[in-house]
Amino acid sequence: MRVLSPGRVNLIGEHTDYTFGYVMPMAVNLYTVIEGEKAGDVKLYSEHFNEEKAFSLNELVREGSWMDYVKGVYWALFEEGYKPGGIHGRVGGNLPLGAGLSSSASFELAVVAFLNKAYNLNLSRLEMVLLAKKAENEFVGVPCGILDQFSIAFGKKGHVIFLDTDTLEYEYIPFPEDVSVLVFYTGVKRELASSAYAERKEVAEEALRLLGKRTSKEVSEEEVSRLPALYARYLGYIVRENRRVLEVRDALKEGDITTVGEILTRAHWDIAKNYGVSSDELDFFVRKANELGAYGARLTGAGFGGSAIALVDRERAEELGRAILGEYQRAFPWRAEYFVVEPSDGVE
Ligand code: GAF
Repeated sequence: MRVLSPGRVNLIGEHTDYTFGYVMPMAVNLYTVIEGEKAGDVKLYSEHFNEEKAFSLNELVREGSWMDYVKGVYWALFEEGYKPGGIHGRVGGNLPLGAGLSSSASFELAVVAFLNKAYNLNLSRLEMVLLAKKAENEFVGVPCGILDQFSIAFGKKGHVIFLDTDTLEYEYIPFPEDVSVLVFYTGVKRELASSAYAERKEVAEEALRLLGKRTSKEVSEEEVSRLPALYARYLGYIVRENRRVLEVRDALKEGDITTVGEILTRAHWDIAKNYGVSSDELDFFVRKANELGAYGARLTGAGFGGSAIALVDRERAEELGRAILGEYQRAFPWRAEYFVVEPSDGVE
């Protein structure tokens, strides 16, 4: 049995999910692959780490390794009353780890989808999303929102997903066929700054509490201006970002990729200046991509390193990727990489 679980790129709507705002991601054609069969316990070989690890199902103890993603999914399933058996197999694929393309959520969704198939658990896509998120939040211990898991489960070839993370209502919007998404991994692993993510989340949640609101969708700029400085700065960014997601949705529906690109670049400089999650490396990419004729560019995912994206004409994507990579490697010592990706189907 084989499961293919994509990575994700967020087109726009960054750091909006934990205040129940709007996001617009896509699943992309870089994958985590699990191949294996049913067994009494779990034994997996990781191609990335070149090692085999095992555990028995009555011993779900965190160990600080890649296996925690597998254990976390079992833990979440058991908590919810499911009783899957084990797996023997291997995990690999071409999705880079720690690059800000959601390799951890992709791995968790791969595990839950594998168990769903192997043990006929009858889980819906949304149930798989919520189980993978529970594993990440409560077992692995990362306080993320729903963006990554949702994109990976609900991706659709040729489309972006417009998602209201409050109601979980979503809509697929066609992505232009002649435009490519150039993903640029800065070579700076993004886990390094998980405490900065938690800090942003706490401040944003507290800002909402101070205003007595449940979701950032309901907050006006006037209300933001009454908050103490840091709260106003963070929540103000989120409120503008929610609006930009709606603007990008409208522009995409009209096929106006020039406007989409402009909004993306504007979003980048706003998050860099007011949310403080960009870096010199990400800013360098955004500047270069725009100089070389991209429609627009921005960091994608949590920031603090990781990856950025640019929207580019399909026939120029490779050329731009190579050119930017060359200049980047003269400016920074980290080993960067680029990928030309397209919106793809969710975990299967
Ligand atoms: C990370 C988190 F996992 C997401 O939930 C989201 O908050 C994102 O950062 C920022 O938009 O990928």
